[in-house]
Amino acid sequence: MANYLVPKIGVAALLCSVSFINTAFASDDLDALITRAKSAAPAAISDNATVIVKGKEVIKGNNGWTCLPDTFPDDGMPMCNDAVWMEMLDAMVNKKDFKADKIGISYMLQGDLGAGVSNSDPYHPNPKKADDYVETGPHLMIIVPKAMLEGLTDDPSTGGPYVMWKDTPYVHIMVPVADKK
Ligand SMILES: [Cu+2]
Repeated sequence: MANYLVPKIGVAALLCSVSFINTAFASDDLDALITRAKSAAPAAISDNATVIVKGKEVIKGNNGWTCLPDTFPDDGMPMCNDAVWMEMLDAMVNKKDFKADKIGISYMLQGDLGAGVSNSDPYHPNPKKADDYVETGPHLMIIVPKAMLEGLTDDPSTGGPYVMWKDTPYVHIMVPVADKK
């Protein structure tokens, strides 16, 4: 998944619609960040997605998906999220409760690019030192109501789908879709 250790800015900030381009970006940088954000999902999704870069909505989409160049500031891990995922991230960053009453899907087709997480603790201060540190290549992330997680392993080493952050409100299923690059 992503490097959640220091959630410096809330995804709440990411969620609010600010429909202008931040002039702090050189346009080349912004183009690169938009390209990176969109690389998280197939074009059929990312072509019409909203893109948020550093808290600013730089492209207003129309298909309900939101792509970000970084899962958290400057971690370089792009993702494209549906509305349920955006809501969950907002809860996670702000340490609020979250309860899924429907499915949520996030695409991370670039994988976590070597910036993994603790598989149990989204707030681990030093994930690379965690006993359950995990890196994942290209994957989908799926939120489901908790009862539906029953029977799924939380062991990433099986190579198949596994449960991340099991004992937190931010639990989700990681679904590897390609080998790690
Ligand atoms: Cu992920």
